[in-house]
Amino acid sequence: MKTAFITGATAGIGESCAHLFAKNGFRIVLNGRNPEKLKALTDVLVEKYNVPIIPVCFDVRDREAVRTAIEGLPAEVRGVDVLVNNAGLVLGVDKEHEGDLEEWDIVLDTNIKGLLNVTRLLVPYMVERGTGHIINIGSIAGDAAYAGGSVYCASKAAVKALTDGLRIDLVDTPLRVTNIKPGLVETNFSITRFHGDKAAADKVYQGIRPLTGDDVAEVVYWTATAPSHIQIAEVLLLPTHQATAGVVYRKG
Ligand code: 8X3
Repeated sequence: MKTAFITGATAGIGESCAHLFAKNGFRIVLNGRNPEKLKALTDVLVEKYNVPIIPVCFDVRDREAVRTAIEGLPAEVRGVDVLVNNAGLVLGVDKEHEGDLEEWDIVLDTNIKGLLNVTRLLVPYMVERGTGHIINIGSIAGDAAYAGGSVYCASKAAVKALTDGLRIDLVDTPLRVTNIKPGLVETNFSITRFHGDKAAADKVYQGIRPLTGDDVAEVVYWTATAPSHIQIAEVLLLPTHQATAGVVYRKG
């Protein structure tokens, strides 16, 4: 049985990935920060797909918690087949010279150092086993900065560099490394960005049919299940009426 380790799996793209991989018979190492949400999703996945689900509750920013969780996995599970580094967020739409440094610490520590914590501590087991696929959830925001997104865009540019760097470092192994870069995806992403203001979040997706978490999960799964000689290095995934982060055609 194959294993997928998914971070930030209790909502949005991560949750969709958990459903899709479980539906296709993967055992899931399911990570989230909130124990209640993690338990609830674990129960749903076990009930729905009848596959083993291993919940691991930690914040990817907490390096020791990441280490304890990974070292606590059964040895046969630890060299996972697929790692989806999905945990990430954005807070605020402030200008770089005006925003909240504490919020930016959370964004940078989660999106960059959190991803690095999981990669650094888990990937050696994949290398040892001689198989595996690391899929990082980047963003179109990593391709170019946009207004109100300076720090988030920087974090996703870092995800691109970390993905490319890892692909270089693993070139002499059978492991594959992918960066999935979605554009507008309607999840709780914008609600978090606007600190719970649903009306402000809704405006982001007004007049356009955005992607869903399930749409992104389909692409993640496609890259993970491509024949083993094919490495899909990057996918830029946009709604039909989005051309760049800033060029969006909205009806009405
Ligand atoms: C999400 C895409 O354009 O809202 O990463 O930053 S965007």
